Amino acid sequence: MARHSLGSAFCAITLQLLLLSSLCWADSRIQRSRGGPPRPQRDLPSLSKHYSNYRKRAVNGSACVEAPPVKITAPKQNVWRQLTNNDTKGLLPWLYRQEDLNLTRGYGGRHSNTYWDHELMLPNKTDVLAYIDGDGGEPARYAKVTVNMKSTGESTFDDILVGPLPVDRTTTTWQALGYPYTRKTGSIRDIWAKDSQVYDWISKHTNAVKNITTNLWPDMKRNNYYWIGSEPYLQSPDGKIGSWYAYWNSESGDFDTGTLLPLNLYFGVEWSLDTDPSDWRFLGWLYDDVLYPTSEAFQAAYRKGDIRIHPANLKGEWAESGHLAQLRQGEVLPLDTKPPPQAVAPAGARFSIDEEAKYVEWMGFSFYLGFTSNRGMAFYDIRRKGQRILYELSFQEALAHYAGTDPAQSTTSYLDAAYSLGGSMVELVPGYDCPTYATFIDVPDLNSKNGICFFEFNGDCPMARHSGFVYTTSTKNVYFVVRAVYTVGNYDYMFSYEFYLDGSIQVSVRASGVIRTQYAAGNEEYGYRIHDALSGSMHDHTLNFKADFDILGTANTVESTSFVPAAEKYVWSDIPRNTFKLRREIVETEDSSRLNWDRATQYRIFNSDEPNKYGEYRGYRILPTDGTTHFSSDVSSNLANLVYPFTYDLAITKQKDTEPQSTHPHNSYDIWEPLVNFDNFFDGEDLVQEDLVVWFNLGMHHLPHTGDLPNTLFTNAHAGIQFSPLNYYDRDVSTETLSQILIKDKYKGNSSVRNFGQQEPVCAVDLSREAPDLSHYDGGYFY
Ligand SMILES: *[C@@H]1O[C@H](CO)[C@@H](O)[C@H](O)[C@H]1NC(C)=O
Ligand SMILES: *[C@@H]1O[C@H](CO)[C@@H](O)[C@H](O)[C@H]1NC(C)=O
Ligand SMILES: *[C@@H]1O[C@H](CO)[C@@H](O)[C@H](O)[C@H]1NC(C)=O
Ligand SMILES: *[C@@H]1O[C@H](CO)[C@@H](O)[C@H](O)[C@H]1NC(C)=O
Ligand SMILES: *[C@@H]1O[C@H](CO)[C@@H](O)[C@H](O)[C@H]1NC(C)=O
Ligand SMILES: *[C@@H]1O[C@H](CO)[C@@H](O)[C@H](O)[C@H]1NC(C)=O
Ligand SMILES: [Cu+2]
Repeated sequence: MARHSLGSAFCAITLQLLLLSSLCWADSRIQRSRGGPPRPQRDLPSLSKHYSNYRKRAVNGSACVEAPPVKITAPKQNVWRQLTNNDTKGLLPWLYRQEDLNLTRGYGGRHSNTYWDHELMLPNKTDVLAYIDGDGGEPARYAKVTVNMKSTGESTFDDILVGPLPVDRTTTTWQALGYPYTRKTGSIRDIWAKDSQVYDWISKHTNAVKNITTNLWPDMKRNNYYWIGSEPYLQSPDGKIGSWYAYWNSESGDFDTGTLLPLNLYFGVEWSLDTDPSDWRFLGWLYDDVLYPTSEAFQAAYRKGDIRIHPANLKGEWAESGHLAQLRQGEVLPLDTKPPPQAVAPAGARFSIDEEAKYVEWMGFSFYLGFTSNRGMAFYDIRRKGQRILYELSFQEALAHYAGTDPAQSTTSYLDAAYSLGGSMVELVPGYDCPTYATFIDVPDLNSKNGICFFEFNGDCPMARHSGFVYTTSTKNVYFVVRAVYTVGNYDYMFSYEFYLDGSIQVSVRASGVIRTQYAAGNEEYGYRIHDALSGSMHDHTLNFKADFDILGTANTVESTSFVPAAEKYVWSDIPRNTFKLRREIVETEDSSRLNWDRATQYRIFNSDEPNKYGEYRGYRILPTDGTTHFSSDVSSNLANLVYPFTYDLAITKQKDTEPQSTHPHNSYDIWEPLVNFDNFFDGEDLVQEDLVVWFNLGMHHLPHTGDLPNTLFTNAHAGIQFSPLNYYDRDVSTETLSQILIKDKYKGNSSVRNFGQQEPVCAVDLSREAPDLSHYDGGYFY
């Protein structure tokens, strides 16, 4: 890199003749330092003069067009689309008519079976391929219906399969749904079944210390607290359920400070679904890291003055971001009243969409989108130039696993898809979440308005450049982004799926929002002190995804290629040479298919039946782009058998219609026997030239510091992965774009500038568009 650029500068100065340039190459090897002969004085225009010339030439006076995306019709039906009203017409009455289900309309009472919800049952891949690649008909539509079965006295949530849809008296049937679950049944206990009884029972204990909790925090508005418990509930293999509750200050009445004001008081309870309160156990009060086994013991210690009082975390500007005065603080930065640079799209959108089918085409790429209430947006049949790369690219589950000395923090492991990540899709803010010229679409399946944006972006550096002696080339890094933001409680996740001109695809995840915290006392091994009595709680974000690759067909293989140090003897050398070489290892079976990133190792997926013209197998490389991590441990007391999707960076399995998803939203109702235990996917199957799924995690170890107040920053909390062509094409395909330039004969004073026929952006930009009227923004429909 240094050799080349310095060399050419040297040549340009000393020997301007092309003929002699080969000499320069030799010279350049000597010219290693930044010294060398001085550059000649050139008569360059001043920057500002240059700029005004450019402006005069560029603008032709006509306003830029606001062209919307080109309307197209998807080549096939989107078979992953959520069920429509047509599909579900008559479904509920039909369900109520099924005598075996014995469903009661509405809530129905404590011992009646009730309907819970329904969504599309994803069609089997074999059926879909017959349709999208062949002459097969569109696969029949099925609903996965969840019912809450209570008539036997126990409460369970059961998934059943209903179809074909729309319901038809003669052909539609229902059956218990077990095949997509490792538990072999879609039935799981309703872990909430006793919740209302548990709350009544708990209030006896909290009331018993009310005269303490009323007086314990004199600076706080009296009795303005609430408590929240473990997530998921603690569960022992023998059926006991438990929860530790933390007291939080709620005096500000503002949801957003809810996770910032812990009070250092906790209590624990344990119950079970088949006993009553007389058998339940109160685990004690915890204050200042001292455990009082009963309310009486706590009372006694308090009366005796044996308790060291800890001040409450109090509301204040420091914790709030939702008010003008608090959001922006400090002196205005120099020149900051002027508007910052702005991206514009002079010719409007340059992609095509079938908005009804949610099918998109951009610069050779094409894909369908599908939506589910738990998992949000997913991509299907991603192709480039008609060749499928991925059958499915979908988010599975987001874990936020906390740790800390206090029992509430220690027993918190949020599973956000189970909370309905898709249902938390929020309206995007033009000019902030996406450029103003982006195309925003509604997602009626998720009841979301302007929840997804599509836009091209011209990156801040070219994707390729080269300085030859007499020419310079450069290619703009124009890429296409599909973006959504999900706000799940205190956290905002931004998901971006990006498509690049070189044929690569990136997935990136960012996290912002309000952190969850712990009382500072004694928590040094788990976090930094970030306010008077507050510790940021260390936690892992681990987001699990599914990438079902189909590289030139479904027969694929994964190989690791490592740079390894080697002492090698060569025929031309008497003594071994210390150097390095490649070590290649095929991932043969599911016994060795759970992998972690290693800086010296590259992973690729290829089809060994499809060599390129040089005999190398065409494939894609899989690489982290953004410091991504998996979960910090192999085991978790909170998660038991739910932990397995999160414990590796990559995990490769054979694709099966019986293993469509790595988790299930009801998994946490039984952490020992979840509906889907990802560990069971790994049963030794052969992975060579099979249909492969690469499950991957995007994650960050989050150790909050004062800079996380009031909000964690997307710029600090992000992770990404890239899939890029590897020996897939015979050369770099970004050379297909017109967004590049060749500057020739550049040292002659009037270089010839060659482009490739792309129109010049010579229209007048209406910058008023860049400040859209955001008073129409209402966050989406989901309130
Ligand atoms: C629903 O069915 C009606 C009647 O068959 C049809 O006209 C309409 O186009 C269908 N709507 C959709 C979204 O498929
Ligand atoms: C059907 O449900 C009702 C309550 O809604 C219950 O009384 C009845 O026993 C159930 N029937 C059967 C066969 O389980
Ligand atoms: C999908 O595949 C599973 C597993 O092979 C099978 O049990 C099920 O019947 C299939 N579904 C349809 C609609 O064919
Ligand atoms: C709180 O009230 C209970 C019951 O009225 C009483 O036994 C206890 O002594 C009181 N505790 C304090 C600290 O005043
Ligand atoms: C610019 O190019 C023209 C045509 O090639 C040539 O005649 C002229 O001398 C060049 N001007 C300078 C300043 O090098
Ligand atoms: C000005 O530029 C616009 C947008 O590129 C183009 O449509 C229009 O024809 C141009 N007008 C003139 C007079 O060149
Ligand atoms: Cu975090």
